[in-house]
Amino acid sequence: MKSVLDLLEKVKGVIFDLDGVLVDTAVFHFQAWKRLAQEFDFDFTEIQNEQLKGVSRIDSLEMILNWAHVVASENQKIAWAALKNRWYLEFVAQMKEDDILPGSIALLHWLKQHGFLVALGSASKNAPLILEKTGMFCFFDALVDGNSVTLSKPHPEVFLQAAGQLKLKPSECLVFEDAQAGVDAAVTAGMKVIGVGSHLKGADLSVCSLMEVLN
Ligand code: B16
Ligand code: MG
Repeated sequence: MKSVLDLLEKVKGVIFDLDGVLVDTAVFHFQAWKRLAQEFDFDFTEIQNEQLKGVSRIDSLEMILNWAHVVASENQKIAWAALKNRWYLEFVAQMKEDDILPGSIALLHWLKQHGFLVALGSASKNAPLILEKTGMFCFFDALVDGNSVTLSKPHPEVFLQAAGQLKLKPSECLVFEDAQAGVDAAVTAGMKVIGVGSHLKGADLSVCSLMEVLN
């Protein structure tokens, strides 16, 4: 059976998604969205939160408003997205190295020691702050996040930009992703992809966590 190391042998660069791959911030997003949904009497569920993984902040809000059958002006949407982010950042402010998902640091060290280029490919506008707070910033040769992309996953823009910054062809990159939209984006970009956390359609391989990669 194909292993992660077999896939790594064929590439020069590795692109990591952030939320759900390197850190578990999904629970913070959930709590902040749930609090916002209460503003318009909507009971936002964990199952709905699953569908927001890898989806940009504003697209996530659109989906929640749709589920809640709420019609809002553009100004109201901007204000709600900012409010949700303020509450989300209260959780992020408490983050430290302990909040890194198991196996992340060992894998990042191993990749750098073995000469791989490493990039971030995340939908989050808060990615630089989270990398700083958790001490992971130093591992990255390139950073592409919600501040530089205009099209949400499953569009491949985020991963194509990351490959471009690393000066690699898409076929020379391997992506680690926890969301179906992200796996679809990597496949469309022409990259190899490893699904993290659950079995994702289209992934070359799936692992339960990054701990499995070097074991
Ligand atoms: P922010 P990823 C994504 O991160 C999250 O999975 C998604 O739930 C969130 O809405 C999105 O970032 C935007 O985050 O509000 O911080 O800009 O999985 O692409 O690393
Ligand atoms: Mg993710």
